[in-house]
Amino acid sequence: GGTSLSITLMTVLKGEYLNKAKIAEGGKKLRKNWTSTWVVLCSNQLFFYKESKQEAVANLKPGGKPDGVDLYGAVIEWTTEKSSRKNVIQITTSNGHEFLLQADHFPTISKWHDAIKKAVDSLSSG
Ligand code: I3P
Repeated sequence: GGTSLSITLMTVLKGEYLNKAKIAEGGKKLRKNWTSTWVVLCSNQLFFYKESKQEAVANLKPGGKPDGVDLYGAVIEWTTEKSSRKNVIQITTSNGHEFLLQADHFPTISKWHDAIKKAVDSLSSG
């Protein structure tokens, strides 16, 4: 339908190292473990890579199917309650996974917040 067509036409938005902590899976709380992760926003999905930027880019080749977070129906919000760190955003997916993303440099995380929110909004508006 029209939704999948517009998703298909969206491109990779950006890739950058951010601090990430998964705090819940399927609604079940997890022990927080912050790691530095290469993050790529690609149409309706957010990809997290442990490896270097070069390997992450190589893994994006056509036909490759890296694991991604489905942003359809996700909620993205700033949070000051889920961490003692500054500049933290929370992403809650429709299947109950919760992630925190953080960067010490406010403009960096702000850019990601806005880009992810834009992707989520475009998915829900069809
Ligand atoms: C956690 C660790 C995290 C911290 C978290 C601690 O301890 O210090 O960095 O989150 O706080 O529980 P541990 O390594 O023993 O698991 P923030 O850095 O985001 O504050 P929390 O339990 O209040 O989430």
